[in-house]
Amino acid sequence: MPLNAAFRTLPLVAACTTLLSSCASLGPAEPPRLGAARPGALQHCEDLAARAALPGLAFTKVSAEAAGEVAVGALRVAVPAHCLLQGKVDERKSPVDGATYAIGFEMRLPVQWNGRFFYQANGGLDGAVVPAVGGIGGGAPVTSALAMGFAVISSDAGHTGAQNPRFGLDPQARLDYGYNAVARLTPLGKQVIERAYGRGPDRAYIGGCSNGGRHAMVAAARLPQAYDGVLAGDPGFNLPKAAIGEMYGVQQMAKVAAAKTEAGLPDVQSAFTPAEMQGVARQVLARCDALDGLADGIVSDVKACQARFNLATDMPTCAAGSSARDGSCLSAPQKDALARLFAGPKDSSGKAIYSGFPFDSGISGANWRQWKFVNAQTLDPAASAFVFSTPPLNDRPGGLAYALAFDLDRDAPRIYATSGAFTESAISFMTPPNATRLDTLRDRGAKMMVYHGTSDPVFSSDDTQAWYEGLQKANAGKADAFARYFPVPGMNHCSGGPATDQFDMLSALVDWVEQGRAPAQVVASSRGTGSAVPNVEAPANWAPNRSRPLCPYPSVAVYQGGDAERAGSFACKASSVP
Ligand SMILES: [Ca+2]
Repeated sequence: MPLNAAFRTLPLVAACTTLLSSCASLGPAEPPRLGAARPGALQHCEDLAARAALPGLAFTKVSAEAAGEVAVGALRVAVPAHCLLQGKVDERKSPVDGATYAIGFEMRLPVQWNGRFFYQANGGLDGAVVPAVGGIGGGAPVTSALAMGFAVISSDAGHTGAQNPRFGLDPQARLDYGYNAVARLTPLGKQVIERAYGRGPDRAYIGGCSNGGRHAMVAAARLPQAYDGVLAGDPGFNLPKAAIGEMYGVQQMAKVAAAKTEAGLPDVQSAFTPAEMQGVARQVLARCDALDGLADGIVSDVKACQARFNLATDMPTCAAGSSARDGSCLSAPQKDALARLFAGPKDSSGKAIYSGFPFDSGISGANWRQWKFVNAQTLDPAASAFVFSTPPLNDRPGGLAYALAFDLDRDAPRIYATSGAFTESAISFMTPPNATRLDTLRDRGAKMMVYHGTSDPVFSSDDTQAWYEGLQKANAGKADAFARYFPVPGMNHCSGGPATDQFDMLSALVDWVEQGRAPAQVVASSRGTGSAVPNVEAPANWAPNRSRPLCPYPSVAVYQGGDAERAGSFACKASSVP
C-alpha cells in the first residue's frame, strides 16, 4: 500500500479501535454497486462433456434442446433454446449403508444468455433433480429464470429418492443435503458456464422456497462471496426445530381428536374440522382486517393483529355437549389445544424449541391442513428420525406413532447432538451459521430478498421476522440497505391461501443488485378464475387479478382510497396501530 493511502485510512482505523463493535457492525457507509451483467451467446454445447471435464464431474447427458416446453410436476413451462447438461459429482459408495451416492445435477444453458447464473434451490428433503427451469417463487410465476436468460443449475442435493429420508443414515449425505451440495456445485456450475459461453457469469443468484429458501439463506451465510443476489422464500432455515414444532402440533391435536385411526391412535384430522378452522379465520378477520384501513379479506398488519386477536375471548366457546363442529364455536379443550399449537413447541420447563405462529386469515387453507394434519405425521417424523436426530432414531415405529411418542425433553436435544461418524449436528449442517451476521455479503454489495406467507403452517413467518429483527440489530438498524423481508399476507407454505401469491421478486432483486434500485414494494396478484393456474382459495368476491403491494417489513400495505382491487390504492407505511 502506498504511504499516502496508508495515511488516508489511518483515522478510520483509529476510530474503529475506539469503537470496535460499532465499526464491525456498520461496515462501509455505502457498499459498492455491482455492475450489470452483459448478455452473451452460447458457444458450445454437444462438446461440453469434453470441454468441461472437471475433477469429480461426470456428465450423463449433453444435448441441444429446441425452444418448447418442459414438464415440471403438473405444469408445462415454456423454455427458450438451450443446452441441457445432466450429470453427477463425487460419486461414492457409503461405508455406512453400502448405497451409492453422488450429487446429481442438471444445467440448462440458454443460447441467448443474460450473463447471469441462477442456482435453483429445491424443496422438501430434495432427492430429485427438478428440471432446471429456474422457478422464481410464488403461486404460478409468469416467467422463469431460464426464460429470462439465466444459466440455471438444479440438484438433488446429494441423494436420490424424492422425499425419501433414508439418506440420513449416511453422514456425508446429511452434509450434502445441509450445505455441501450447494457449496460443491456453485464453483463447478460457474466453470461449466465459462466453458460454454467463453466467460464466466457476471452475476450469480440463488433462489428457492421452503427448504430451497433454507438453501438460499445457508448460502448467504456460508458462501457470501459466491452470490450477488439471494432470494429466500418461506425459508425453513430452522428446519430441524420446525419439524419438532410439527410433531408438537400433532400431540396437541391428539388431545382433542374425536376419532381414532384403524391402528387405534388418535385421528388428528378429527381434532378440527375445515369449518372450524374457517370459523377461527373469520374471527381473525373480524378483529384485524380493517387495521390496515380496509376490510378486504387481507390482514396486512399481521403483527398488530397478534395483540388484537384473542382466541380465548374472540372465538365463541361451544356449550358443553355441543357437537355442531360447524365453525360457530370451539370447545374449551379445542381452544387450549389450538392456542398451544400456535404458541409453538416448548419443553417441560417452558423453554421454546421453535417459534410460535401468527393467527392470520389463511389458516383455513388446504395447504395449512396438509402440513398440520398430514405431513406432520408423515414427512416430519421421517425427517426427524433419519436426518435430524443424532444418532438416528430409525428403529422406532414411524409416522403418527413416532410423532406422538416424540419427547420434547429427551428427544429434541438430539438435533444438537453429534455421535461417532455423525460429526456435525443437524443444527450445524442445516441452519445458517451466524444467520444475522452477513457482513461479507453486505460489504460486497450483494443483496437479499426474503418473503414468507404469514399463514405458512410449517415454517413460521414469526421466525423469519425474528431473524430480520436480529439482522437489523446487527446492522445498527440499517439492514434494509442490503436485505429486505416481505411478508405475504394470507399465503400458506410458498403459495395458496386467500392471498395475492403471484409475484416476481427475482427481477426486483436483479434491479437492486445491478441498478441500485432498492425494492420499495413488490406488486403481487391474485390468481382468481381465468388465471393460467387458478388458486381455488382466491375468494370469489375478489377481482380475479386483484393486486397488492407486498411491503418490506415492518411497513404494511395501508389503503389510501380508490379502487380496492388495485395495488395503486395502497401504500407501504409504518403500522398505525398503537
Ligand atoms: Ca385488510
